Amino acid sequence: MKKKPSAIEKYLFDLNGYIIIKKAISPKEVKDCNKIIDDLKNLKNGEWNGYVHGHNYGGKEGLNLQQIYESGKPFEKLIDHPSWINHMQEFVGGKGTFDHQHGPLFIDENFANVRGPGEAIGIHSGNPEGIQRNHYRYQDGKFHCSQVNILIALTKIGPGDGGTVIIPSSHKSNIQHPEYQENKMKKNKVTSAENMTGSFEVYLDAGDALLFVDSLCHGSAKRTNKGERRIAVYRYGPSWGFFRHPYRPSSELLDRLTNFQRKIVMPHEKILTPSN
Ligand SMILES: O=C(O)CCC(=O)C(=O)O
Ligand SMILES: [Fe+2]
Repeated sequence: MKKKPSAIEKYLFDLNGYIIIKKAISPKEVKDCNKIIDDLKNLKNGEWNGYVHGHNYGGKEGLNLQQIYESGKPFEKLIDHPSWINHMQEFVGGKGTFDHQHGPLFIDENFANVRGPGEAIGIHSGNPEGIQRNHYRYQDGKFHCSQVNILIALTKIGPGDGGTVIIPSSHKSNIQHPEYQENKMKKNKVTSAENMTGSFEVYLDAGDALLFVDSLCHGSAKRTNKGERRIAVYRYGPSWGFFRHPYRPSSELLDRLTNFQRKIVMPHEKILTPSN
């Protein structure tokens, strides 16, 4: 059954810019996702496996498996997973408005990430950047967020594992964090979001998820433990959004999906041209 965001979750999301959903996916779902990653994790930057693309920003952020929703049912299910799909509809908002014209939501990026020792992603985002993608607004009892992420832990993430680091409430901050510039993501430089004043490193069990508005200032701690950290990230926005990267869902995927899922992955069912 689809979970509904509770009153306390809405309060905390507004207050802090994030909530943690414990046991968002089951141990079986975690296992099934990991089995797929086992087969894909040797992809090199720029290589394809089916419709999944190996990708890296050029630094030490680890491997992104872009378009992971193409890899089979376990990741396909995450498109409208009952543990968070209603949260996304509530927090992206726009029901009954132009924002819903083409569908309930739109996923502009989806990927799994595998990160090993010494790897991290530098601090980024935050309200002071002022960009539309990171818009956060609550008005007349409704949320209107341009981008809300679900970040699902596929391995346990504790101290030394390279947990996601957030600056709570920074989606409302008016002042750039004074340590932001020096810690900001730079090519080939592993930064230390975890050392920033006021930061909070999120520890999760495998299957837990961090739901956060992308305007929250965030990054990750550097992994110091052996082994690897695995997560999946699906980003949701309004139906008129567009793909972050030049990937498009395959026709095979679109054929497999339910109508509801298809609208979230590709809001325009039919492309209008003079010939049709
Ligand atoms: O790796 C993480 O913990 C955060 C990932 C992230 O923020 C991103 O890929 O934009
Ligand atoms: Fe991010």
